Amino acid sequence: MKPDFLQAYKRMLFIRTAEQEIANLYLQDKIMSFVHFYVGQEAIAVGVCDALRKEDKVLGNHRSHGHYLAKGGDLKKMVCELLGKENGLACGKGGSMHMIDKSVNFVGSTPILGSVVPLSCGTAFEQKYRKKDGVTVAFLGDGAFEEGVVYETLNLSALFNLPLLLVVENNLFAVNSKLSDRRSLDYDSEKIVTGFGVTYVRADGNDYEDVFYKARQVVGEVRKGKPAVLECVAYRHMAHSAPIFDEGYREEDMLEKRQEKDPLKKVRQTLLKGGMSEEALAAIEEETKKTVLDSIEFAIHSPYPPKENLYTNLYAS
Ligand SMILES: Cc1ncc(C[n+]2csc(CCOP(=O)(O)OP(=O)(O)O)c2C)c(N)n1
Repeated sequence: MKPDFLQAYKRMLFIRTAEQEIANLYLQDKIMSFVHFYVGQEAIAVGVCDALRKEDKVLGNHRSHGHYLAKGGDLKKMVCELLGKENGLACGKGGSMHMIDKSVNFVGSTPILGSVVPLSCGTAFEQKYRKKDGVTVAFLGDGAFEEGVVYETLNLSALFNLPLLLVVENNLFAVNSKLSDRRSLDYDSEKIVTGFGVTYVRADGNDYEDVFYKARQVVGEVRKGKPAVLECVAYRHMAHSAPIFDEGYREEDMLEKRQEKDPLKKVRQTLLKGGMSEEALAAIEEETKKTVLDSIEFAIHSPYPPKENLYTNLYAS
């Protein structure tokens, strides 16, 4: 499996464009719930999901639009969910942070910080116990990685040789707390993870190629029952929640660094170097925007759930 930069660019661009248009919807007060944007971290979702198979299961968190779309999700259903529409991913009852789509093996996203970790442990356990094909991948942030349940899960996954990959998206902040306010100078994720007998690999989350190759390597190990953590360091370009550009708590150089390291720019450069023309890329960009806007229009004109649905799908059957 080799990286396909054109496909990767299309997928990353699709996520970026969708997020930007959803931000516009938010600014028009069309989305009444919390929304956490993934802009800047696209290389991680796409790099990891490109190393997966359809039967592999993915779980996400409060910032999971990119994970869902990278796993092959349907933007129409996703925007319907954000707008509380009946044909949304959770029938319009969950919103941005509660997406589920079994058709693409997106097991679900959950906003309680760290909760995705034990859930993914259970999914991986089920795959092993029932001798099913596939691995489980959970995406979590650097803040969630500090939750105690992560360490219980690392321990269990190593003990039971579970096909589990935790992808830690280290965007350097948990809301507005930077790493140095939360961790001692001697904090060492690699030592923590390997201390439990779990493989640890670090990737440049701004670089699709690096994420893809490292994900491919660890997923290969995970398929053999050797759990792993892939830590990808990247920048969150927008505010923690909703599209307010809150620079107050970030260092002066962060904005420049973010733009310089933009993961889309890098793949675009690779395509240009490989012989693609500016015109061909501009056509892809235009086409992508059209597809995204069509999905948003579809969602805007979709119906809200009828009152009778108020008490449906509240409990698992
Ligand atoms: C148990 C719990 N505590 C607090 C919150 C509020 N909260 C939502 S996101 C977040 C920070 C998450 O940081 P990180 O895991 O690094 O992910 P990022 O937002 O940077 O992607 C917090 C504290 C929560 N959702 N759940």
